[in-house]
Amino acid sequence: MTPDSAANANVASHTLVQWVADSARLTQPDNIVWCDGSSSERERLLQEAVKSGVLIPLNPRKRPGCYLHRSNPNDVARTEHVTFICTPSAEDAGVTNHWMAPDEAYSRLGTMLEGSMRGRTMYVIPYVLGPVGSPYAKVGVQITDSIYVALSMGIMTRMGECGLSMLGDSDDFNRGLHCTLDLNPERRFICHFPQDNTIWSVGSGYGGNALLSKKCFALRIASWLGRDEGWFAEHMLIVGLRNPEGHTRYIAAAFPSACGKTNLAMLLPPPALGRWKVFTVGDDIAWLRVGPDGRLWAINPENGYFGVAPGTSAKSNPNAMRMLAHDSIFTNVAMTPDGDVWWEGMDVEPPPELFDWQGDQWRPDSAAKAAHPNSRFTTPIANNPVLSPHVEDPCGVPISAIVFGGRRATTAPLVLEAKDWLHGVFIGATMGSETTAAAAGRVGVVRRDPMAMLPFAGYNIGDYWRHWLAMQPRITEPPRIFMVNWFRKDVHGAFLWPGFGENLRVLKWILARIDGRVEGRETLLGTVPEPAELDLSGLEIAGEQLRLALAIDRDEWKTEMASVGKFFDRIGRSVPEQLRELHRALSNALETDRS
Ligand code: GTP
Ligand code: SPV
Ligand code: MN
Repeated sequence: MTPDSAANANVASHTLVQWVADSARLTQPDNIVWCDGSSSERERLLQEAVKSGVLIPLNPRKRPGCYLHRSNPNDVARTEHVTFICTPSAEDAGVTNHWMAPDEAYSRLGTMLEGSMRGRTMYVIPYVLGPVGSPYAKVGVQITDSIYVALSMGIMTRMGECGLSMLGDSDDFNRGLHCTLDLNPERRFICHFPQDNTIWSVGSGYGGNALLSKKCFALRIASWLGRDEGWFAEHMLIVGLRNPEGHTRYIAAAFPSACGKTNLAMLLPPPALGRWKVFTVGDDIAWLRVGPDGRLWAINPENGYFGVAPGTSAKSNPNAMRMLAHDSIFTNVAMTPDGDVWWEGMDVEPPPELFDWQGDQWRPDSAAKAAHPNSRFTTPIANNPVLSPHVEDPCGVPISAIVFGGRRATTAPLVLEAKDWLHGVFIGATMGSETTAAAAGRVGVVRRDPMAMLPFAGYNIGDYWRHWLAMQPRITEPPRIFMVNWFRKDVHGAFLWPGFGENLRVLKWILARIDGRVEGRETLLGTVPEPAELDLSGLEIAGEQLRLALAIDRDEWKTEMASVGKFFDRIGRSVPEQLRELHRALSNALETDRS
């Protein structure tokens, strides 16, 4: 089949046809399949994936429509050390990104791609990010030789005909070229060319490396587009909170990878707050625009969830467990002998025997984990029992608060409100978080992760902060900005705050602040709750434990500010002077204030 065959007679974009032809000439696949996104096509691809062993069907009585995928054991997480921003100048990428000259990247990866799809099928996947018909939606087309990636894209995006019809005869689409190669980590590269609206990814089949709609387009490339076009692409969940009076407000929250976005986006209120209702708009990425009313409005560019499995249980996230009951793909979880899934923290006893994530026999006394710590589920948003009825609204939902959060065993209090926009940007820009299994490398090391975008900003992070500051005058009704930390620990290493559904108590305080119904207590670093202002009904938590969760320790914060200073120095002259000044002022205040 050739790219101009009858199968794609309805492709009106000459540029798209040409790009697919060029990609096919380079990679030389045996077949080209243009995905139309139909359910019959999905059925056919699922059957093929099962036949070739890429997917293992799970027990249809226990998990109807569900499949297990076991990845290559060397390919289980994002690989930030081989992720490159290939802008014309290194300065555009900045020191927090790896940079490769565009010519060099095209040529090195081009060599690897030569003939790389021989004997394989090339899938051409047109997709829409954002509600179809939204003025804020964008079109991407991904080429891949992985049937697992093609099936996952069908869950994660609005895929197929809708992409082609939105594109029409335009040449305005993101070009994503993905090839599995031989999964040799030495030949693994994820390269972004924002100036060409292009991504080339080779040598990995893992989510963020290979589903190019997600981190590569919807964050790295989109953040670049957002700077040019005056909007934000952020690593944020979007959640709606309906109070007992029936009034719904929306919060967007940026937490780093594996730090609680999916969980917060679909939390189940604790019984004492049972008259509240929570709705998910998005769980990972938000595109934010300034509306005609001067507020920030958010859409979720995605159509599915690629979520962390371990720790997900009927207790911690019952809504997730419900949505995983059917039509989902599980990657690198353990399998029970009767064809169901299992992972650590599922809160059900492991059966006496399991197949671990690599397919080996596993017993409860085995030393290794049964599921990979970064094992994941891929499930359509339509499966979510608390999906917001506004998820398809073309202009999105209005945002009342932005929340920045990290995973910090120490230092960061449960919640704190910024004094104003500049201070909020500072809090986001300087937040720290412990590394997790979502990226290859050491786990549990605190690093600065500005706005949870350290691995996802598609350009110089100092310029990215400048964009946040430059947008302020246009946002005449700005959301209030907060910081949270669900992960502070006591001296024994136990979490001080119960987390999960109980986090609604903190969100309730945030809304009460916005309504002017609570005063809080002003500190040097922002406003924290008086313990009595938190709704603790039905929650057993010792006063001392809560005090520790809310505490601001001056010595810890002096250390924190010193670390922020080093971070700013490393980034260098692109750091906006306003952030430098605020850092100096806060550092001085911490040194001198005696309160
Ligand atoms: P990405 O998909 O990588 O962006 O992750 P995420 O930010 O969506 O994180 P997710 O909600 O999947 O949570 C990651 C891990 O943290 C899971 O193991 C959760 O069970 C755990 N977790 C989430 N929320 C909380 C919380 O409030 N408290 C505690 N202690 N753990 C939490
Ligand atoms: C993350 O790592 O932030 C994820 C998973 O959401 S991935 O899609 O791999 O980026
Ligand atoms: Mn994420």
